[in-house]
Amino acid sequence: MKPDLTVEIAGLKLRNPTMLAAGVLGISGSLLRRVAEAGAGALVTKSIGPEPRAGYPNPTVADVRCGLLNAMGLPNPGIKAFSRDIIALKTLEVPLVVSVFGSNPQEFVEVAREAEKAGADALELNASCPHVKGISEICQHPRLLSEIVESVKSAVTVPTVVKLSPNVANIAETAKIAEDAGADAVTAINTVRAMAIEIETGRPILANKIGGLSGPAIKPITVRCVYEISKSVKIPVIGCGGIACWQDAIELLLAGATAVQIGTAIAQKELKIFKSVASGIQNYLENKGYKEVQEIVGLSHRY
Ligand code: RRO
Repeated sequence: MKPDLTVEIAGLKLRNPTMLAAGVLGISGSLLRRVAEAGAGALVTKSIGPEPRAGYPNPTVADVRCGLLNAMGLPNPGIKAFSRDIIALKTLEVPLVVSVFGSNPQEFVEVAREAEKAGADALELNASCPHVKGISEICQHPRLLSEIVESVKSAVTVPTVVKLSPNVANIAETAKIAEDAGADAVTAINTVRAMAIEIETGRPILANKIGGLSGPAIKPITVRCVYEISKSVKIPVIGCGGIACWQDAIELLLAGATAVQIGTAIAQKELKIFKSVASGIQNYLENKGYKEVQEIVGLSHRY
């Protein structure tokens, strides 16, 4: 019999450990449905706030060879309009995680409540967008992070995941703060603060100047963060950042992740990446004689 690919995160059952990362294709119901049909184990939406928001002017994305630099500026239709998409996705066979942001704890609660009411299976609190004022600082302020997580947890019953920033001195401490405040899981990591400059003119390439780096360049940072976090907390860790093939996914599982999110790699490898990562994980488990994914989660900690 083939090894079992299912994993469980805070009560959510995933048919395999791959998830769509926030911000990538998660802005409309029809795109999310296509990602589910392509084999993802769970879906995370674009971050949704209390009101519609246009985001930054272009250019918002730059290809920097080792990955992508983005500063979209949280463009989203607002929770009222997006609730219609959530309702339309109720028939999905995979868990739908709604990414939520607000400029203060009350706004996080407001959006979280609406998302739950519309049918979200879980929430992922965006406490880590690297360049939007009010969000980029949350992980640097333990009391604010605690207040956001505690307020949302007391307002909803669905599992609540906190997406962490790598742009802090000690991400394991930040994860512990989220856990102590009631988070059911953490996602590590959001993008890394970064910048690119056009050398003919000397002009910063992104309209916002500073952006967030994703893609292969940041995968070793993700591995280190997942490793450090999973040493310090008991809740599940979801690895995110630079995962582009099944070997990357295995590395994250060994570091301590229970599941992995895929984003930037979709641009190059398209939606077939979900099935290829899932089947690569299954073959690896089979070749090594394991029966299920959980057997390899955090295995590298024994060294
Ligand atoms: O919208 C964005 O510019 C953005 C967000 Br919300 C985020 O969490 N991470 C990122 O790299 N970009």
